Amino acid sequence: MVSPETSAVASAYLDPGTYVIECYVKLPDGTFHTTLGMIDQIVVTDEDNNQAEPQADFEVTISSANGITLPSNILPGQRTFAVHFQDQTVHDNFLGHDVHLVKLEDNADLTELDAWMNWAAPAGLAGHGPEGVTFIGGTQEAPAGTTTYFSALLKPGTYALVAEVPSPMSKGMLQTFTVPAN
Ligand SMILES: [Cu+2]
Repeated sequence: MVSPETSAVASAYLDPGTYVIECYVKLPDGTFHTTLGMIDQIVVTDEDNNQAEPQADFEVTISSANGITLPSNILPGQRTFAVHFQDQTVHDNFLGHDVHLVKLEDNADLTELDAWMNWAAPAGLAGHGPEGVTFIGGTQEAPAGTTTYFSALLKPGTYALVAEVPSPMSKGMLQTFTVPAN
């Protein structure tokens, strides 16, 4: 997920096949973006694209048992995160866990963020997200045992990694961290 006027880069290995790409954020009135055309089909061929696996600066893991774990020293700059999916499951919102990166301003309320991450709640995933929270990258859910990557420009400040599941805080899937000046 990316906030307005923000762009993001994520990488995943796709086996040849047919995929659906979709956005399931909602308008403030509850209308799913998919009904506005944010859904399309992608066909992945078996032709080699000669892309190397990304080199990660930081290793993140996510699992049902331990939530999101991340290194203690995340430094500023243009950085790539590897996300290792130790397991995968279906949460109460019918989705698996994923990892999103958010920048937190002083007025960010983690309780609001915690509630917003559940699309199944009427106000969940509706609008632009809580005040003071900017979504700047991340990766959608992936199968157990796989790794995906995302990159973001980290400036000094406060951030969180958060999964799009009901009550991520209670599952260890809302982890804040501080990026120092250098
Ligand atoms: Cu959308």
